[in-house]
Amino acid sequence: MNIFSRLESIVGPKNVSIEQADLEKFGLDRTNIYCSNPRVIVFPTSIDQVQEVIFLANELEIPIVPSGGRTGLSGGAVASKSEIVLSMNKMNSILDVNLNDCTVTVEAGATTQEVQEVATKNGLFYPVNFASVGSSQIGGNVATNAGGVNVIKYGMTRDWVLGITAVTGSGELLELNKSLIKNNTGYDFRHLFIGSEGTLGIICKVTLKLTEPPPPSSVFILGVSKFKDLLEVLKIFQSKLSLQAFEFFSDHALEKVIEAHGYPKPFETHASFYALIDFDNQDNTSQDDALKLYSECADKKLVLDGVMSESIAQSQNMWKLREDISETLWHYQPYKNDLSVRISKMPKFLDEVGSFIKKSYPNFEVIWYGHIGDGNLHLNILKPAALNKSEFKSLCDDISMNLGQLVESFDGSISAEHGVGILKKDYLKFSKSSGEISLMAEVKKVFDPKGILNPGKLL
Ligand code: S2G
Ligand code: ZN
Repeated sequence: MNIFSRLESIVGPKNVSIEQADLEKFGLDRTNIYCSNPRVIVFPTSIDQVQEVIFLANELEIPIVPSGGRTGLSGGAVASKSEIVLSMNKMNSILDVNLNDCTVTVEAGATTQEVQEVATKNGLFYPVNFASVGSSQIGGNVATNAGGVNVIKYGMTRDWVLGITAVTGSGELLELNKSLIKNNTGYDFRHLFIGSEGTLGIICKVTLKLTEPPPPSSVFILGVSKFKDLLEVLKIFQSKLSLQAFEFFSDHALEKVIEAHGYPKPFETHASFYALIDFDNQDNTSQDDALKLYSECADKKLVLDGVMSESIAQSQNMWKLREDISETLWHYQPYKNDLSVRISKMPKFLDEVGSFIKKSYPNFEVIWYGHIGDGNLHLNILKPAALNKSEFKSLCDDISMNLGQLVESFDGSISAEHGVGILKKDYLKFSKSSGEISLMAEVKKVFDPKGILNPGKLL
C-alpha cells in the first residue's frame, strides 16, 4: 500500500489531500520568501490518528511539518521538501471551560480569537492578543510562545499554559503538567514544548488559564522626535497608570497605514516616532492623571503632540493605526527583524541599529514598530521594486548578520516573539551559546529520535 492509501486508512480519504491548491496553501506560512512543496496534507481528527501518522512517518522515515493557522513569520510551518503536512484544522474544538479552575481546554486547532470569545462569554478573559488572532491557532501560539501587544501587563503565551497534551516524534502521548497550578515533580516538559516550534512533538490539546476581564481603558497616542524619548515617556506614564500596552511605530509606518486604509492622522504635528499607550481607566478617573502625565512630558520637552481617546470607538480607531501595520506592510514583501533587548538598553540599541542601517543601506526603506513596553523592536525592510526576492534576501541576510552581532553585544534576542523557524536559524548563535545549541539538539533527539518533526527548523 502506498503512503497516500496508508494515510487514508488512518484519517479517512476526505482527510488526505494532494490537491495542487492544498499543496500550495498548506506548505506556506506568512513568511513570503519560501516555496511550498509538500508531499501530502493530512487532517487528523483525533489524537490516536496523530499518533498513527507519526508511527507511519517513523516507519517510512518521511518528515512531518506540523501546521496550524500558518500565520508564522519565520518559516516554521513551511513545507518545501516533500514532507507530510499535519494540519490541526480539524482538531479545533473548545473542549471545556471550567469556572472553578478559571481555565479553558481546547484542541490545538482552535483559533486564538475563539478562545478570547469563549472566555469573554463566560465572564473571563484570555489576555494574549495580536493582529492575527482570527486565524492563528492555539497549538501554533504555544509552539512559538506567541507574544503580542499586552505582554507588558500579561506576559507571553507561556505564562498562560497550564497543561499540554502532545505526541512526541516517536509517537508517545504526553500529558504535561495535567493543568495543575502547583506541581513540583521534576522537569516541567510543558515549558520545553512551549516555543519548540513543532520540533519535539505535535501539540494536540492545551489547557489555558483565564483571568478577570480588564477594567475599561483609554488610549493615548503621542509623538516624539527622538526614539529615546519614548523610554522617558514610558517611565513617566508607568509611574501613575496601569498600562495594558505601550506600543510604538515610526512616521513611515503611520504613513503606510494611512495610505492603505485612509485612516485620519492622530494629530497634525509630524513626529518621527509615535507611542500608543493603552491604560486602565476605571470610573474615568485615570484620564485626568494621563493628561497630567502628558503635561509633565511636555514640560520636559519629550513630546511634540498627543491625543487621548474620548470613547471606546475612538480607542479602537486609534489602535488600528498600530494593529494594521503588519498586514499593511505584508504587501511590500518586507524582510523582518524581530529583536529584543532589556528595556534599559533600548535607547542605545535603537540608535546603534538606526545608524548602522542608515550608513550601510541608505536607500532601503526601513519601518520601525513594536512593543517598547517589553523591549521588542520590529524592524521591517521593504523590498525595493528594483531587486528580485533572492537579491533582496541575500542583502538583508547580510544586514541580519550585522544586526545579530549588535544584538549579541547587547545580550539581546534575534527573535523576540516570531520564533526561529528557517529564517532566523543562521543567527541563533548570536542569542544562544554553541553549548546551549548542542544541548537543544540532544533534547530534540530524546523527543524525536528519528528527526522526523519539522527538520530544518530552529536547529
Ligand atoms: C506586531 C506582527 C507580526 C509582524 O505587529 O507586533 O509581531 O508583522 C508583529 O511583525
Ligand atoms: Zn510584535
